[in-house]
Amino acid sequence: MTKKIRNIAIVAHVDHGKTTLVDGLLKQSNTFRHNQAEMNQQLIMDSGDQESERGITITAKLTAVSYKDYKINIIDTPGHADFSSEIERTLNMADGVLLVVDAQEGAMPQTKFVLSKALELGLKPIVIINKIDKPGREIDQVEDGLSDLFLELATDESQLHYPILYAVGRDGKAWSQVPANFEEPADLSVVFEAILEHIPEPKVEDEGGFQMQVSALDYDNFLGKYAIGRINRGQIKLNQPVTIMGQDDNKKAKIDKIFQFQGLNKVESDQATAGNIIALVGLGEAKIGDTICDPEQLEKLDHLKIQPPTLKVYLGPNTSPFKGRDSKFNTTRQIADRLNKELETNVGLRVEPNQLGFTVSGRGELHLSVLIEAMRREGYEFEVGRPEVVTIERDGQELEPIEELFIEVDNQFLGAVSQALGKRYAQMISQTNKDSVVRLEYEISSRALIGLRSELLTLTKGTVVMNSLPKGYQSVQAKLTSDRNGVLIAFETGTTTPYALQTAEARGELLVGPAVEVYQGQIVGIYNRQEDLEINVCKTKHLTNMRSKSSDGAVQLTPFTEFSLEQCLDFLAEDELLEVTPNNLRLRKKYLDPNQRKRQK
Ligand SMILES: Nc1nc2c(ncn2[C@@H]2O[C@H](COP(=O)(O)OP(=O)(O)OP(=O)(O)O)[C@@H](O)[C@H]2O)c(=O)[nH]1
Ligand SMILES: [Mg+2]
Repeated sequence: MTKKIRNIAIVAHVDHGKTTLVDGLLKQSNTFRHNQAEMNQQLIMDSGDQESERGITITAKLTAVSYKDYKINIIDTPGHADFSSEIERTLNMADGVLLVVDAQEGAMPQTKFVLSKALELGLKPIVIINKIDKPGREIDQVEDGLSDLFLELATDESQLHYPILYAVGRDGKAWSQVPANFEEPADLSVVFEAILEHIPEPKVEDEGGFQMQVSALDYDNFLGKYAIGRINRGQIKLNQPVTIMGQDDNKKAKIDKIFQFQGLNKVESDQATAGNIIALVGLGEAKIGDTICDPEQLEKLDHLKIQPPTLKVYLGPNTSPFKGRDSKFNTTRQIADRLNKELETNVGLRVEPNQLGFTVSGRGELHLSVLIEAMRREGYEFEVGRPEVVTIERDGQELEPIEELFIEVDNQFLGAVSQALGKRYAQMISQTNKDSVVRLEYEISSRALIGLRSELLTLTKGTVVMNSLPKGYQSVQAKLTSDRNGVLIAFETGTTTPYALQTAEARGELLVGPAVEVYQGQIVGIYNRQEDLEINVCKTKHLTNMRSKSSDGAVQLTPFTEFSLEQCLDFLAEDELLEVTPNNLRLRKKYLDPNQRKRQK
């Protein structure tokens, strides 16, 4: 039986245009009515609020389009290395990948990572050289680079023959040859045609007991949990009994509803056959990676291979005196439930309870800060500590993760950037110059990467492009010397006054403004010197009988510095915490009482 189904994943380095291309495929496949709102919308698939705000894809998402009489299931994946586990969990639904490569940047670190994953699974690639409208495009060079990469990564000869298309994804145009003029009219037909021609139909078994690996979970208030995957063998019908084969045990269940994908929606159906990507309701116990089987033919599929986390933070119930002021959820129990829920779908994350709260580990700063931000927006309140690397033990030796680091920066900032990396003991691997842009490649410990992004962004006035990729482990290296200044610490609980802040300002950089409530032990500024300083920021001016005219006028304060969540995390020292609430981020000393702080030293 031939199948008019194609299952593809769109993979690429961050920002190379995956989601934009999926938009185009959705719009040009008559999935939406012409007057439908989505027709005018951009990055339709980046539906999460942090996704649209940050302009990046965070979770992999599934959509399906019809082309001719084929159904094409499309998985849009994130390009950022912190979210790589999204690729590891979803690629097994696909039979091929569209590898999107920026016509100027060419193959980048994450291009290599995603291509290696795809080729390992034996998926058929179609290369799309995208953004060929960019004035800095280097199509020939990019093709050469890709061919080297395929030679390095291919697991068999056939993988070296791949079709190449050229696109301006943003305009919904693609060609099979480099067009003389990319302004000429075109559409994405060549992409659809290449998918039908080069991506094989799903390699599945029609006969035999039902078998499907769960690659994704979805939830809604009406039906609860949906277990999503590609049927690997057999068929499924409503009410059919199945067995959920988990990592440790098996559980019995019954299928209550079956859905297929159409555009951005799920459409109910009463049965489905091998090769289709479906969502099943009735499997409340199913987890990602589990195999759903016909109880008569129990055969478990290999569990997903997920790379271990590299970065961890302490996350626990808020212990500040302002606890409970603006949150809905703040107990250890509520935080535990939320983290457990996260673990169901965020497969690259680990959570371990400890004495005070939890150790949460992930793939990088962004992976963790996206979770922290999401919880805060949902009304949670908690505190977090300084991010630290996850070390492992091998042959009795403690090893720490290292990463490949790629930096692109304008020549004028080269000195500053090199110096910052030198301080962090990064080893330079290569440096190439093109016009005024320098591309640098380093090897650096993950530990030394913490806070680097913020630092380089400041040093380069926000222009640096920086990517990193886990490379392995090395024995733990010398401690980095911190060159962070000391902090200004609130001396008492109260409301800040312009008068007191004016005095504080002379000592350093303020992190709070006037008329805000602060507590004793809260960090209110960055001191000009290396040690910490307690300071009164709530003091009001003594009223005297003799009012002097000049000192009565409004105090002129320099605008205070407001740290983003990521900047706060980068800033934290070992003996400090960040209090996170829906409306506030407050840096503080772990020990709020100065006497206790002294005793800890
Ligand atoms: N010049 C040009 N820009 C494009 C083209 N396609 C997409 N872009 C832009 O590239 C940026 C990134 O596009 P996305 O589609 O979000 O990239 P992505 O690969 O999905 O990014 P992540 O999911 O975060 O990895 C956006 O600003 C797009 O407008 C194109 O063909 N030409
Ligand atoms: Mg995207």
